[in-house]
Amino acid sequence: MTAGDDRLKDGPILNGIPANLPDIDPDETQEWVESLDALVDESGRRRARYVMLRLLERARAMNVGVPSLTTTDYVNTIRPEHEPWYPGDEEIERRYRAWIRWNSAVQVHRAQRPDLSVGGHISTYASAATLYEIGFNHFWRGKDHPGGGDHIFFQGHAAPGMYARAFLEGRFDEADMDSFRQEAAHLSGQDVPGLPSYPHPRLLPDFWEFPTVSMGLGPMNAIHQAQMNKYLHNRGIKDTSDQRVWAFLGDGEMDEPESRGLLHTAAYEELDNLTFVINCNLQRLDGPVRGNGKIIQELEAFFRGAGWNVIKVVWGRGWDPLLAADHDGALVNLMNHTLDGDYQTFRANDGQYVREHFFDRDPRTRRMVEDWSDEDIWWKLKRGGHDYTKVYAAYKAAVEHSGQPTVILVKTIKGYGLGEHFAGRNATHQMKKLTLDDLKGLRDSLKIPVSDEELEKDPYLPPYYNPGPDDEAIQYMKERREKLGGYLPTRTVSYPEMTLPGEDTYKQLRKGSGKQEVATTMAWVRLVKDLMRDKEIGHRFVPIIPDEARTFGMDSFFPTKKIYNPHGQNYTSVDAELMLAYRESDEGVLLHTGINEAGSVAAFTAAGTAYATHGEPLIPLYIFYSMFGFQRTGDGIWAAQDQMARGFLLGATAGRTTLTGEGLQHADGHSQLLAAANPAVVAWDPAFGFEIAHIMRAGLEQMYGGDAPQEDPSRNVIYYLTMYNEPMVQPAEPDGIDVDGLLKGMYLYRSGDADGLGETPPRCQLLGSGVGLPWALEAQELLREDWGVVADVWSVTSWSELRREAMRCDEDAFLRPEQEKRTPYISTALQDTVGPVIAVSDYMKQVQDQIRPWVPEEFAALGTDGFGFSDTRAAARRYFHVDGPSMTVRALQLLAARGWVDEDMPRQAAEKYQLHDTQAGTSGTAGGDA
Ligand SMILES: Cc1ncc(C[n+]2csc(CCOP(=O)(O)OP(=O)(O)O)c2C)c(N)n1
Ligand SMILES: [Mg+2]
Repeated sequence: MTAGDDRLKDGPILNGIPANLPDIDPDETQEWVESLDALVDESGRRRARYVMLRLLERARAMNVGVPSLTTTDYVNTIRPEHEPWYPGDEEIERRYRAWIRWNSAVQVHRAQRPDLSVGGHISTYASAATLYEIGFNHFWRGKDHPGGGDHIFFQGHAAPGMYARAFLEGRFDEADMDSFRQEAAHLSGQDVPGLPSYPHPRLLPDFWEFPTVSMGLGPMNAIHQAQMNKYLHNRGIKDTSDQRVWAFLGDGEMDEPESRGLLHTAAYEELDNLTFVINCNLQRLDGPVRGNGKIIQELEAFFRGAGWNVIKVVWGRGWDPLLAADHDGALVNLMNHTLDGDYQTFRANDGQYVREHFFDRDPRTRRMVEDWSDEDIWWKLKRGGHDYTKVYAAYKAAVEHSGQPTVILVKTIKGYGLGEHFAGRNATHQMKKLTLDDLKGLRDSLKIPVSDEELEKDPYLPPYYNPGPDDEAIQYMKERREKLGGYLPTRTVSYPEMTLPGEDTYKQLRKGSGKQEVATTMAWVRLVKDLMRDKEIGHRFVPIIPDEARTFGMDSFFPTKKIYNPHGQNYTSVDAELMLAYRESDEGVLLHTGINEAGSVAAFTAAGTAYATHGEPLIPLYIFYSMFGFQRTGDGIWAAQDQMARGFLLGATAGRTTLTGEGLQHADGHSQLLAAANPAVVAWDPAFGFEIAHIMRAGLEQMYGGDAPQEDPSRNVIYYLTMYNEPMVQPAEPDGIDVDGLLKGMYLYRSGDADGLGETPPRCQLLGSGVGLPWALEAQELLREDWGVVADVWSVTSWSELRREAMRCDEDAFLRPEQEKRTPYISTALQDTVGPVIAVSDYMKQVQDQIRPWVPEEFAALGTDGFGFSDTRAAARRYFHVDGPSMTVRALQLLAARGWVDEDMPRQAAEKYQLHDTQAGTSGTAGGDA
């Protein structure tokens, strides 16, 4: 063994402590080691372990740099003697908790009635009822609370439990309950709520606030909701000091990378207004979450390592006396060493099985329960999540903890109380309805006053139970909510009137850039600067940037707007001398999320819904590499739209040929298509700064201007603008521009010049969007100068909006044939034009093809289908055949086919422009930042 190995062997090698610390007093060290050896010999390992833990605790208290433990024993974090007095009426609460549990199970069961069979999750709420009820009765403040109320992210598929509670509160009737998972009638305007299967604010906008359905998004959104609450407070926009965020999550859900991926953000920002409650029923849908391990222990280590406060609620009070009598640690040892897979099997069996396979494994634990009956073992030894005093203690400790976010890890049983077919079984997902025996058993255990005959009458339709508003328990339940500030969940929309910026703000962009070459991204940044200066609403704009602010020219915001950091800036920035130095401040405006698109979307969602969650509109402007937007985080944007977020997404460095040098995984030629797939996203591909000005203005108007009611669904949109990094002179807005057309998706930018080309020269229509518009203008020039053809150039600002409008016209014609037929705008606009239509953009052809069915003339799309790559812009555009000469040749082919030009002309043109030579391309400027 080398000297180095020796040092490693003997050194202090506890987790992460450097192993190469010199031992400056080996004799002293030896004495300490020998003392420990003696302690183990004389008092046993358990005692030695205890002393070591005490020493660690002491060392931490004295700021000796030793690592903290990441896991503790498999027992409750809060000791029984530290549990607080329970403030509620336990008996009454138990009574109506049973009714809620009954009604939620019955709701899902009834949804399985013949001819309907829409199903639902039955077991999840059953495992979590106590977790929710403690919150509803004692912690969560409603919207009428003077502090503004808490934000609760309910676990998506526990929704039936929330409906069942609202039913007892009188917010829903039986018909409403039976409309679970049948939303079509409601969507088509009939007067039934059509309760959605999961929390969808978009489908039940007065009820649900946070869509937690796609697993992993809830945790991220909750973290950024908590951040947003502090942000509003720190910026002096709203006092949110009395508002907490609670997120209810599944243990299976914690396997999603997104679920754990932002824990550092919550810890770094010390979000002590945030509580995660993870329902550890040890199961997901198909099987155990960690059959061979222990999910609670794993999550404890993970969260603690990430800097969270961790509270474990593993055992119910029945275990307390056993643990108190566990002098030599035999019981804790068994608890520590039993695998989750086995714990699950225990609950699917009976008391005798638990005795044999758990307690009998050690003579000392066997003795602990030898006087107990099997029934006692079964009924008294509950898991912590089914013991309201334990849950209450944990919640109280969580809300009293400061300086860190808290996670509560609660052990429960999936399908708790639902009978032998459900509790702790792997197959709970497939099982949506209860057998008659299950129903009777559930009725008995929950003490529901429903007779056997009533259940037998129609086993598909067991009755709901609601004793009505005069019942003592219902009154207690409603009083609790009244004291805490009203019913939850509830979503409201009410915010101060907004005066939007006028003409002047947009003037600069409409003037163009003179001789200066600037990219559309820079033009947009310029506009944002002016928007943020607006006296009325300037403070409501929230730029969100994942790292590359400098790439997009937004470092110019650093000195005045500063980057939000709740801790301020406690260091001297390396670039402090520079004008555009990195500046952090607790009053900063910019949300800088790090290299973190998923978190940026979560921040965007929290900001973009503040008009509802806080009654304070914020207008998020989230700018990112367009490739990493809809493609990478499309699910988050979909959820943002479920939550009805309003704001602007800016896909910068857009286009498959425009971002030079970065290559295949950066070169975006399809985000316009992905964006168009989201029904509430309005996707734009502007060519010039003045178009951006009109689009941004229209977006603000749609979201916050005009006369529509504040909650009008038409306001709940996200504008997506693709922007480029290709410097070019931004032209001034043409006189008499057709703004109406621009905002519908297309307008005539420059008509062709027929002067000197004879009486009726051949003519065609060139359509281009974004960075492709200059290629169309180049083709216009070439067609005229080289081939005597007149081309009109149209700037398409939104292919997808043209399509949507046309589809609406078709839909009307289909379903309302009695009404006067409307012609789509795209057809009307091209109706009186002459010649075939050639459409181009820096996106794949499918983007342009969106309008094809409604183009009255022959139509050809040129686009950038295929993987992107690195080269000069000109070479890339020639490779994809989207450049000016390519358009020219394509136009000539269509004209030759109809005999309007000589049939050899396209060949001549291809030869002249060396169409197949990528080195012959000239469309576009060189370089550009990325
Ligand atoms: C991203 C995503 N993948 C899959 C699903 C489907 N799904 C719904 S519930 C569920 C199991 C959840 O298990 P767990 O998180 O442990 O919750 P429990 O029901 O056990 O409380 C799954 C996979 C989903 N909703 N979202
Ligand atoms: Mg689970």
